[in-house]
Amino acid sequence: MRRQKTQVVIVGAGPSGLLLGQLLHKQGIDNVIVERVSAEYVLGRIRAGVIEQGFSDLMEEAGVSGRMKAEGEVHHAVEIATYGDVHSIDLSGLTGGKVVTVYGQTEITHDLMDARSASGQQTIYEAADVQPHDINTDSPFVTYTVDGQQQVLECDYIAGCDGYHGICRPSIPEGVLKEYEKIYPFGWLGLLADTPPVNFELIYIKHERGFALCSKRSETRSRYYLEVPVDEKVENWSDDRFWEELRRRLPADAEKRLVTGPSLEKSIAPLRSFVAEPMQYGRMFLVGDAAHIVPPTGAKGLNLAASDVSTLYRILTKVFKQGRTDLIEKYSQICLRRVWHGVRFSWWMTSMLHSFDESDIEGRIRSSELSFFLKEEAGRRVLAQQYVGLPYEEIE
Ligand code: FAS
Ligand code: PHB
Repeated sequence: MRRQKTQVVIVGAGPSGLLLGQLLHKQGIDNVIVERVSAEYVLGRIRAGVIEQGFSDLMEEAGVSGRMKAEGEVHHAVEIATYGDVHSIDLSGLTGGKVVTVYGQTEITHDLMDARSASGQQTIYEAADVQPHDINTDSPFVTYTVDGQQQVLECDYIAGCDGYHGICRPSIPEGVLKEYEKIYPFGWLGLLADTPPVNFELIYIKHERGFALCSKRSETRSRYYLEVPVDEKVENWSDDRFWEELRRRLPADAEKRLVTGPSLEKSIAPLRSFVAEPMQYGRMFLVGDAAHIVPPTGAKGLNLAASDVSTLYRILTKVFKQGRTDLIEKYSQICLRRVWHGVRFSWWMTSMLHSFDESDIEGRIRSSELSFFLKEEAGRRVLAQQYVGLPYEEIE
């Protein structure tokens, strides 16, 4: 059995783990990432596409923003269509100049993987049976198996960046965590295609047939989503069926511009809101999807992961460089203040734009609320502030 010592073990090589590893490395803090699957498998997941200003700034601080600046698309507005009426939300005008960047999570992961390879920091892919141990002691460690050989990674701290289905959250003893969850009665059927997008801005569409979203990865690669029943199967959706249904939900002008083509990827994601409190136990911290999940309607999942990473990186830097161990216990409360804002906004966008029963009083109240937020400047300002992302909390 091989034993190795590092300062921080990061479980998971998704965007949370890779970004944290890069930021810690730049501060001279040694870290090792253990990942369950291969790098190719991680890159094969098609997920987020909208990056908040805070995340872009963090990528710059990590020294990995070059390609995002060159290839990412800055957006000053976003559109919301309700039953054919299109409302443009002037993000920059309503937030004193803030913007979002359209740049796929796959590209972010690519950039972070390239930076990690260049840094020489160790990443162990296809690690089986990863397991944190002694997390509530001063000498935690992580075991894993590679090529049938068990290995031991001794460390000072463990960052659980292993997503909703990871091993770190379940490693916290019974009774410590309180979990909050809301399951939505529908999913998102996503399609990626090398076709020109129907619109420069993203369009979130409320339609009697169900929600739809027109997004993109570039001016030649489109990303679309359709609300489907929660038990829907992707095998039931040929490309033709997808395009025909999207065409029926698009506003008239966009429908005229729709260019269809063969799908590069098609998958269904279930929608849930989930938060585990606290986001830490002993010397282990939960980061990103390991601690919280939001429906993608607010484009917050990846962005909340980034603000968790920012908080943990800043705390650990002060701990290792200034001995500020008093900050350790503040991680969860700082993260959760911003996480719950993201959870609420994602729930609100999902509730406003997906097909719930519109015939009862709740349906009428929802329509009235959405109408206020789209037609009144005060409403649009609140929507814009949430969409571009609330400020990151300073670490004192
Ligand atoms: P991730 O889940 O990305 O990464 C966790 C990593 O840990 C994975 O590589 C996994 O293999 C690894 N891991 C798991 N268990 C392990 C173990 N036991 N040992 C070692 N490694 C382990 N967000 C948006 O903002 N917009 C979107 O449109 C959007 N769409 C999404 C669609 C889907 C289908 C999903 C699942 C999520 C989507 N999200 C979206 C949210 C998503 O982007 C996440 O917020 C983002 O991936 C979070 O990154 P991580 O916290 O790194 O978790
Ligand atoms: C995407 O491009 O994948 C995307 C964009 C905005 C969202 C969700 C997904 O709210």
